[in-house]
Amino acid sequence: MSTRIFGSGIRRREDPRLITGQAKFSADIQLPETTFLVFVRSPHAHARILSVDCEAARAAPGVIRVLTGEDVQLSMPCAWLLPDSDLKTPEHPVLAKDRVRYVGDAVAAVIAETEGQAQDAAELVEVGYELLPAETNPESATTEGASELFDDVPKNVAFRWIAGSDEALVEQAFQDADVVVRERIVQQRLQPTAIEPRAAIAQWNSAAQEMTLWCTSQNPHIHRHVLGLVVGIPDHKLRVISTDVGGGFGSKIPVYADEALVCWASRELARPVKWVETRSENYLVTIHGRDHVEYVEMAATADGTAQAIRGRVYAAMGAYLSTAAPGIPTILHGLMYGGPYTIPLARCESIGVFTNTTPTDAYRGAGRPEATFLMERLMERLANQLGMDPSEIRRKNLIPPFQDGYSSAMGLTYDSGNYAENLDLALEKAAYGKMRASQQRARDEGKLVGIGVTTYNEICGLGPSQVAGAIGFQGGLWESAIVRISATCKVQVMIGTSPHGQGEETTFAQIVASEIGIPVDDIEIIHSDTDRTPMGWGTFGSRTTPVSGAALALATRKIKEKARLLAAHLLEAAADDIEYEDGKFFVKGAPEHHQTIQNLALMATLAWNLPDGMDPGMEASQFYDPPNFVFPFGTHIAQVEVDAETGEVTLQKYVAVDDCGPQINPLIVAGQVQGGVVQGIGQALWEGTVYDDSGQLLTGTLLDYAMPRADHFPYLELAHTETPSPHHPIGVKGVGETGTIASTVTVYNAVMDALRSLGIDQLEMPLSPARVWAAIEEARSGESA
Ligand code: MCN
Repeated sequence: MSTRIFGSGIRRREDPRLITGQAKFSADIQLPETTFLVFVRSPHAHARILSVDCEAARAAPGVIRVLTGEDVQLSMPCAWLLPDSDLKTPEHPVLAKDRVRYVGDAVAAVIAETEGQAQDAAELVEVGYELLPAETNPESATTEGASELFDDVPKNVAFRWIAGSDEALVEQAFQDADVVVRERIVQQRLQPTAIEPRAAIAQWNSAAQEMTLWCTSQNPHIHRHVLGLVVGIPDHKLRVISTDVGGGFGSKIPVYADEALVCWASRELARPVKWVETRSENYLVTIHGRDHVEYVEMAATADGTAQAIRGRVYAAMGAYLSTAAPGIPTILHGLMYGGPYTIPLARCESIGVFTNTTPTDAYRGAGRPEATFLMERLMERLANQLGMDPSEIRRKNLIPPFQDGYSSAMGLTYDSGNYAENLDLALEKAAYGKMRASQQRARDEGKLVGIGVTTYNEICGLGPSQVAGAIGFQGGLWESAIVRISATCKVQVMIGTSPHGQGEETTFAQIVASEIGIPVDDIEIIHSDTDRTPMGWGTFGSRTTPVSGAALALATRKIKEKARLLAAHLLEAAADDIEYEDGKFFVKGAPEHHQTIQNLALMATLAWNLPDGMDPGMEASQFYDPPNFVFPFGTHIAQVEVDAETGEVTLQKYVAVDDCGPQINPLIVAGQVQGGVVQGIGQALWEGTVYDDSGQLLTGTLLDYAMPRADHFPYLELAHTETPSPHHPIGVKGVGETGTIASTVTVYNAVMDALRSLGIDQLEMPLSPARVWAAIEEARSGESA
């Protein structure tokens, strides 16, 4: 059993409650005496607040309190204080005081006996505004004459971060290059669309001076830490619980102003206060992702060997710095310049820019999809310019296999990789030669068929805490796990991470089961409650399995060692003579003399007959701070056909071959890759936030924001290679974001391949039918002119 359960595609144990309506989400929490909070939000992207008249609202039925920026003097911190970047951290008040800076900025909050009463009263709050010009584009917001969001942030520049090789050396490489390819890339803004909008419900216990907050968090311990500081509640008096969370995709990492206000108001009123986001509110105020304008270029020799890459990124921060925002277009983006290729020189300049838009932060992939996108665009251009096959240009530049460390030009040490083997498998799975031949036949028939090939690697499993400190992250990045086994050998596992759709209630039980032979059904994984679980930093950056999973494996091994010593004692054998298999500890060569883990758990708990010096009980705790990040990788191949008459792109084939080390549960890994691929293709083909010039969000509902749908996709063909991480106790790397990182550019390049014969080699995303059709029309009119 122990060997089989690791790597077995058992079904997710969390699903029955999720798909039968038995899950409990934050909005489901019902407490006696609850009050309801509704925000009055700015309808303008940039304006001075002249007056806030709350009289009518205060007099409305059921209203308990109306709060403005004058009443609540709280502000939200940014938790990624990027060093050496001249980072500006202007105040982010929980309720705007003198100015609003994006549509949705909260100006007042109404608390009433019912949600309906709070909504009605919120409409009675009269706010006087003096409109100011709005900036929505991160590049133009830095130009002379742009409207400035903060008096002390000239030209809206929040930070300027530069990393990588020496500037002069990079410049020289460009001077010496046979070929230089370049592109201006717009990484359009995206709206994370978790199926469950956010919610917060706070309950203050005045007798105990304690607060309980139920909220939709990917990292309740970070919420406790930050909200405790913001609202002024000691850590040990604040309990944060994230019951079931209906997806996050990064958007439930940040600690939001609304959550702080709900806590503050509950203490103020000494009653529970509840706020539940609507979908429209979610699109306005829950963080957005991406939003870069990038200028990137690559220098190469005539035979296609890349020599240097450099880029300048204008990254929108939105109106305020969200919790982790400065780290996304810098550490998680710039440090991946070079990707899986042996490029000796790389340099990134990233400029964070305030704009009159919703704050941005981590959205699935967070910085790495953008890095892979630009690497693969430049590789594609190089291949086209030199007349090489896209797969060959990549093969030529891939880092040769390495088992224990490769130093990248950006200063990272990739843990392990076998990129060429992975590329070969993907080409084989896709029958690449046949694909190209049938593409040629289709083209001969006048069809616009294109193929995209991406090789990528990425940084996840964040990460060593020492590095966190060095890069300005205001927290640690270690994890801890407690494994507690009862007298009847039932296991409670407490972890500090907070899965919200990824399936660790299943895979983490598989880790324990495979280490110590206890059936999965006897193991419960407890998470997302700061009073029941040990401190941890949370689920993001595909770190739950690489970091928290490592803590768990090591905690289980501690128990196994104790069980072995106890078995030796009970069997009257030397500890060195005890062997283990499938939940049984036995004397070498005499398997009939054994103790089961079940009996050992009982004997440890009873403590009637323990070896000298052994503590009673079967419980272990383990802290784990990883020595390095992990670096998964893979190859994705897509084939598309573009309908020249409608501009519609049809995805005909998609092959993803990823390597996340040994897979604990291939079914769950496949689900993660499929979800990620679909999400990434959403960016390539359909999704994109649209603001008008005055900063109004035009994609504020699910009717306007085009999400991918199941019938857009062919069967996704998945395969994998397996290159263990040398520093992880069970060798695993993360997989939660790989699909998103690779798929956007794979499909984008396929569409460009289809359109190349028309002279089209670049379009902004999303590659919507209207945009593609217009480009084809323009190209054709140019041809006929
Ligand atoms: N796994 C495995 N074998 C491996 C690696 C992972 O079986 N070698 C399993 C894990 O044990 C886990 C799953 O795959 O069940 C994903 O694990 P991991 O890569 O550790 O990623 P995290 O759990 O840390 O998830 C975070 C990642 C991120 S950053 C985003 S964003 C994201 C994602 O996961 N958001 C998601 N996947 C999501 N899936 C759902 N359903 N909902 C989200 O909000």
